[in-house]
Amino acid sequence: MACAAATGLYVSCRDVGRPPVGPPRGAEDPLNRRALITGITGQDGSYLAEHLVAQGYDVWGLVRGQANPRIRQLRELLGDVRLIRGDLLDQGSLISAVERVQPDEVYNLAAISYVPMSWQQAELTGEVTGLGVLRVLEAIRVCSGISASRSPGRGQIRFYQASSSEMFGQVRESPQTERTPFHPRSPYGVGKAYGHFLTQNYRESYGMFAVSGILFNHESPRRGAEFVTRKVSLGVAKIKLGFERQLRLGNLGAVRDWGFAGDYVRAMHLMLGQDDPADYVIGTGVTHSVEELVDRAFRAAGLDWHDHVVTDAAFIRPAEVDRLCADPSRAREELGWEPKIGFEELVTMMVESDLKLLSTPGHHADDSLGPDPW
Ligand code: NDP
Ligand code: GDR
Repeated sequence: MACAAATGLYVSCRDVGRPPVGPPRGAEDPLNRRALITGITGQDGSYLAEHLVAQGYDVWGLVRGQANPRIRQLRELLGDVRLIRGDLLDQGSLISAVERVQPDEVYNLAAISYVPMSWQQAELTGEVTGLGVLRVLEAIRVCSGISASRSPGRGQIRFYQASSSEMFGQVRESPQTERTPFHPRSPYGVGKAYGHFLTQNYRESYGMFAVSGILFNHESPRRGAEFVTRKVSLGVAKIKLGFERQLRLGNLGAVRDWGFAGDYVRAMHLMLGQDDPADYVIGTGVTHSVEELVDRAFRAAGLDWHDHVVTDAAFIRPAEVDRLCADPSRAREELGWEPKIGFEELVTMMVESDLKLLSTPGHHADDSLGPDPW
């Protein structure tokens, strides 16, 4: 069953005309491919869009809300990207978006992605982070005319799902590979595991080119202020510039495998360029504790963290993921993917960026949302 024609509700980043609506362009047209990205206003969405535009893609982004305040920021950053309205909570809007854009590739990056919020709004997290994946896959299935098991219709839309190392949770082995069993520790991790298995299931049930990247923590100057790396780099900048004296944090003992977001979006694109669909672990294989992160960040600004950091029980989670470490061997061997930016360079980059940001005339240190206690 082909879906009904879309209503064409879209806004463009530049004053570009409506693109012609036609059948999906396939792999035979590699220089003129079209991608649809959900979650384009997020950290990864912006880096992925830049990467795909640089590769010659026609990039569309799904944005939600009637007056999403992040659209203006996105317009400044990504003039070449076209935007279409839709919401992972609304099946019809996703069908309309896929029908309208006629993408060759769909990257599903949208999610409630802040782990602590997933306890506060567990049902919403299940709806967006979990069931949202089902709705995107269904939109692709319906618009591709796939009506029965293993009968792909016209075109073949390739699908990328943003899976997460949070699915490993209380890890069964270290480092974690594509075969490590899941033991998620938050409603977020459970939602991601649902989306992961569903992506696998649509691949097996319908023969869809649907893959998951199991990405470990990746950061950048565009990271949301609620995540620990950005909370720390913003905190350091505020202290250095005299706006604040203290930084309140939770568990300093947690260990993560942190990489640079700009490196990780290259892996997403490489996964959809393979001959056969498969899931990949993406990480650096190098770990650091939150305390090491804090030490590095304060030193980058010539400060000693012991003078400023206070641990606060309000930021301790009901169930913690103590330690995550990737084994990215499969990605290295099959995708030829390697991270380019290491931990120290990443932390320094974020601190320097926030020092510059908060030194900009007219910028107020309080502009960023304060992170909620869990
Ligand atoms: P962000 O939190 O920065 O971005 C999340 C995006 O999801 C935003 O664009 C947001 O849009 C959008 N979104 C939220 N709810 C909806 C909805 N109902 N309908 C449509 N869009 C919605 O995440 P990141 O860029 O850091 O991560 C991208 C993806 O990768 C996420 O799925 C995340 O869970 C996953 N991931 C991230 C990792 C990381 O370390 N960054 C590691 C592993 C996985 P809006 O602006 O409207 O809020
Ligand atoms: P995470 O990232 O939960 O791993 O999820 P986050 O940066 O929020 O936490 C990392 C670790 O730092 C500890 N921590 C604190 N975290 C926050 N946010 N604030 C604090 O004050 C603080 N103090 C200590 C946490 O307890 C945790 O152990 C991120 C998200 O991007 C997910 O969407 C993604 O799937 C995973 O990474 C991989």
